[in-house]
Amino acid sequence: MLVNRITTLVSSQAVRGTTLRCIGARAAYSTNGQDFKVTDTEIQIGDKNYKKDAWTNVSPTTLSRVNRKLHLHPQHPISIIRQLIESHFHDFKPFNEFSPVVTTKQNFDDLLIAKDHVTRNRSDNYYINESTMLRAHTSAHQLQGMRSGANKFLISGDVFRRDEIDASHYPVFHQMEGVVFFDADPVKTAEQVNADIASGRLKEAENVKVVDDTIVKPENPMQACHTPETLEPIAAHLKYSINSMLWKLFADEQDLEVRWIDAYFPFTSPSWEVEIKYKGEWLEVLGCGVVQQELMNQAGLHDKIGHAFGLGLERLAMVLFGIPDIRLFWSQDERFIQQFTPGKIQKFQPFSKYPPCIKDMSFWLPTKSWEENDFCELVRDVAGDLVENVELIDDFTHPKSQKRSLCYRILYRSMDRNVTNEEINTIQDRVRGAVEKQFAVELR
Ligand code: FA5
Ligand code: MG
Repeated sequence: MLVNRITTLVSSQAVRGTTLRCIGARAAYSTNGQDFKVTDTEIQIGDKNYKKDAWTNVSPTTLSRVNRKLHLHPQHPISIIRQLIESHFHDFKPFNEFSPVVTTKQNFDDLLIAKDHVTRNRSDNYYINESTMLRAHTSAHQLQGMRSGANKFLISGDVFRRDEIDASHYPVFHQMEGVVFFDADPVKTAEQVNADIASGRLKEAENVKVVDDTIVKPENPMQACHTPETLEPIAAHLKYSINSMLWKLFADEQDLEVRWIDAYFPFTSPSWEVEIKYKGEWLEVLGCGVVQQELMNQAGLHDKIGHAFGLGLERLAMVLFGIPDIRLFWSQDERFIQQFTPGKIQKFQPFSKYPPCIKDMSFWLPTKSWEENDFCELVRDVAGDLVENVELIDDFTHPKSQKRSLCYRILYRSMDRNVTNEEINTIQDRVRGAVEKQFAVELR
């Protein structure tokens, strides 16, 4: 999470005016989300009430997606892939019902994420209030899992981030966390690891080529409390676990390229990410690493050593089912869901799209600073499921006045009908009004 977000922040500042950012919002899947109510002072989710405060930034659009539980709908590709992975890791205890409403302690502090770390920014997260949020990753439940008594477990669920949005990013997506720990005695760990590997779960598939030239080095270090003898078997188990899962999942795929790269997470060291080549580009599908001993100690597991991974289920499902756009997972169009059968991997057959309606809007900013995620969120709130893309097409600073002007292109499209220009004009007017009011911009 952290590495990506920092890169995103840096790159959007570095190339302002040339980056294309997209947002998309589509109707959710037909099961209803959990009931919620928003008043001036409180947010009610299910039977719980939360006091609003200066941190509150969760919108009704996002709340309406809480607990849709696509990962539990048997015919949905997210659920199909979850079950395939769970059956691969058959001796792991699955947790699928942890609430997505978590404390900031669970999401950040428990995972050793510093108080002032950028990953806590309001513009990246959905806060219910200062101490409560929609989880930004399933790692928020690592401690809970560790304290459950299971030494191998999986946690699946929906996670929420104010993120850039394009074909592979969406503000609500699904992750599966895996955690394993063994006795920290190197001989015993090696024995357990070898037994797991010998159990036959590891079957290399020739069609899936895995390149891993990562080595443990000062930039991605071993923890001071570990030794090469304790680290080696746990890292090997982690890599075997992930590779064997990929070999199994993608056994019928024609030639797939996979690579391991170094990464950074405050809660693991060393850390890695895995990418799959998809449509000619490297697509990041998971983050993982050796769990920080301090975290294991918090769970009372002083004499254990563990590894953890966080899989992006949409990303894996996109490759496995050939789904070209992450927004399709939320489609209510029967032509999407009817293509899938519980327990089966079937390639998605694209269906025709309705024509788009494109509108541009330009405005002068009151100051130089600008949070694009907040703008995208507002557009999504006003225009809802009709917005497919938001793209910054011009960023201009007047040479004399030094005033900054932005131009955004919004692409509207319905998944299930033709939209009229009049209808979209009305929506665009509402978007303009809301943007003017919320950000004090001067419309052009
Ligand atoms: C994390 O969320 C870490 N919690 C993963 C982890 C777990 C590391 C355990 C170490 C130990 P990251 O932000 O990279 O890491 O997200 C993990 C995966 O979620 C990504 O590799 C990607 O597959 C998926 N993902 C991230 N952001 C999005 C998004 N906006 N839309 C869809 N998938 C996403
Ligand atoms: Mg990442």
